[in-house]
Amino acid sequence: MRSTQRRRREKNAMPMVALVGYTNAGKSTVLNRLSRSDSPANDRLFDTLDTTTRRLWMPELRKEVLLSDTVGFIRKLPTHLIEAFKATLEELQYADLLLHVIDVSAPDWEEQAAVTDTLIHELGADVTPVLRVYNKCDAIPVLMELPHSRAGVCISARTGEGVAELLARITEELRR
Ligand SMILES: Nc1nc2c(ncn2[C@@H]2O[C@H](COP(=O)(O)OP(=O)(O)OP(=O)(O)O)[C@@H](O)[C@H]2O)c(=O)[nH]1
Ligand SMILES: [Mg+2]
Repeated sequence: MRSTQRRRREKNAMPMVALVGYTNAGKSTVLNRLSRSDSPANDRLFDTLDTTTRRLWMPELRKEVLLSDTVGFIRKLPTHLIEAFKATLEELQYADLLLHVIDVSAPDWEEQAAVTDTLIHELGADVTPVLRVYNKCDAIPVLMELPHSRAGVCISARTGEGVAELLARITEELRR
């Protein structure tokens, strides 16, 4: 396991972090939120490489990482689209970290997350570390139990809540 990660790290001088998740989970909003210059951690430097990939300066790692948006996953993808869909997601195999964005305000978020987990597996990216990002925490009733887990972080890409914690967790994961 450790050797796999070391190999991966050697491969990517600039670590690659990919946002994955069910459609409408908020992946693009998370990417935009992380790129906002007014977010709490200063010294962050973003450069747009193309519409979906950005460079993010991680001060504690003293290096830049690449952050990529991807197409949303759905259940029951039409058969004729599966291959094209998989081809666009091939790069996921080369990522150092996957951010699995989950819309916790969706009544069926657990099922959506399971669909995404299955696709990650089918795409051969299941050896890549995954950090669960429970998004839209602003949109759920306060009394609802949040899916607390060491493996995940609860955020609101809309309000910025939890984003500093998310950055800390990304740093931690990439340090391994
Ligand atoms: N309330 C709330 N809404 C959010 C949050 N993040 C995203 N949204 C909304 O959710 C919707 C979908 O957001 P996107 O960022 O487009 O989601 P996506 O995962 O990129 O969607 P696809 O690219 O279509 O798969 C938009 O209307 C966003 O404004 C959040 O933290 N809270
Ligand atoms: Mg999107």
